[in-house]
Amino acid sequence: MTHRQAAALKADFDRDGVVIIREFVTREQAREICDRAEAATRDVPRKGMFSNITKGLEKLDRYFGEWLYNGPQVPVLETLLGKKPEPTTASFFTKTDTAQEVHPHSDAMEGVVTWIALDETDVQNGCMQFLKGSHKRQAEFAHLRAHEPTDLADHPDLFQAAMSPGDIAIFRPTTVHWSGPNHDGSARRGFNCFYTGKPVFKGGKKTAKDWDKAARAKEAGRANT
Ligand SMILES: O=C(O)CCC(=O)C(=O)O
Repeated sequence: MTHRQAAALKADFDRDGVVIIREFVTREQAREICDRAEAATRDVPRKGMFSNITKGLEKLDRYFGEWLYNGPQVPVLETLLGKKPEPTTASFFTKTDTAQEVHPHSDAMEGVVTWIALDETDVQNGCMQFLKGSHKRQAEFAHLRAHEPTDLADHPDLFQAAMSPGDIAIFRPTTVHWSGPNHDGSARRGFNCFYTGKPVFKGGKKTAKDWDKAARAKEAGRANT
C-alpha cells in the first residue's frame, strides 16, 4: 500500500468506522482458512442461540494464533489505529439458516475487529451490515444487544457489506454491526479477529513474540508425549 492509499484508508476508517479491502488475501488463502477452521471446530459442542460462532480458534489450532498475532492484517491495523493492535481472539462465524441472526450490536469499547469473507456473501445469505459513523455516536446505540432484534434496515447510514472470498472488513468494535438471516442456505462463513483488549489466550500473552514462544513450547510438549 502506498503512503497515499494508507492515508485515504485511514481517513475512511476514521470517518465511517468501517472499511473494506477487496482481495486482501487470495481465494486460495481464504479456502485454507476455511478448511482449517472447519477441521478445528468439527468437534466443538453446539448449543444455544450463537452455536454457529466459535471464538478461541487460536486455542484449537496454532495456525489461527499465527493469523491473529502475525497475519497480514496486523500492519494495516497498526496504520489505522496509530498503534499496535492488541490481539484478543480469532473466531469462525458460520451461517446456514434463517435462525442464525446476529442482531445490531457493538463488540467492545476499544480496539478494532477484522472479518475476512470465506464465501460469497450478500444480503441474501446474511452478509455483514454496518451503520457508518455509529462509532462516533456510542451513547445513541449503547442499548443494542446482539441477541435482541432491532430493525435498522431503513437507517440512512446503513452499509450492506456484500463481499467475496478474501475480502476483509475492518471495523471499530463500537461501529454498530449485525448479520441477518441466511435466506438462500448457501454457505456464509467468516474468519474474524478481535483486537479489543484482554486476550482470551491462556496466560494473557500479548505480543507476537510471546505468542510464538508459547506456541512453540506447546508444540514441543506435544511432540514429546
Ligand atoms: O459474522 C457474523 O455473522 C457476525 C459477526 C459479528 O457480529 C462480529 O464480528 O462481531
